[in-house]
Amino acid sequence: MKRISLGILFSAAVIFSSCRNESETAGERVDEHTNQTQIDSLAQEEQRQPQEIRVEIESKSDSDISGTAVFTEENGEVTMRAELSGLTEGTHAIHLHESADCSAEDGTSAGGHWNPTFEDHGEWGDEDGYHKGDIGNFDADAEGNATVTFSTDEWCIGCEDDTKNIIGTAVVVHDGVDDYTSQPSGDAGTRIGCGEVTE
Ligand SMILES: [Cu+2]
Ligand SMILES: [Zn+2]
Repeated sequence: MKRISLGILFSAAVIFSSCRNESETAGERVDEHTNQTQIDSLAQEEQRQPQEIRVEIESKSDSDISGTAVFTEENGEVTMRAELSGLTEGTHAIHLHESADCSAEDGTSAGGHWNPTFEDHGEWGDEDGYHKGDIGNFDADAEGNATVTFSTDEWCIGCEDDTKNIIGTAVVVHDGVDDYTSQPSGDAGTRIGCGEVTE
């Protein structure tokens, strides 16, 4: 009787310890996988830079505007260089809006200003807040041409940080001027150009 009990206990102990070993092994595999994933994402992070995307700006609201906006990322900073033509001479606003959708004839499909940090509209860098899409105003010359350059470390191209990743937004050019004050969009008027920022 006693011998049988010990035998059962021994078997139970063997079963228990073998289960335990299996789960430890499985646990190690998970850890190895996690480490490998971390290594892979670090490698991708390094490969990610420098990045460049080219955005075609199309005419909206029957404007004559055309052009491109090229975004490059290098050393943690994104630079936008937009070359535009077909504008009226003078000052115009340019922003990143929240949706890479320029399908509407008046550009309203691009939505409001890109504002992933839920701030008020304002001039870039204003201590009272500004949208991550608040690039600001630029001037077109007498021929209706303009080159706009803008650099910031508050954007990235395709990184994991949703408060920085510009992929999925749209470049919108306005007929009017951003007053940097009116909410929610600076009262910049008609949308005359739009380009989808996609990879
Ligand atoms: Cu805008
Ligand atoms: Zn804004």
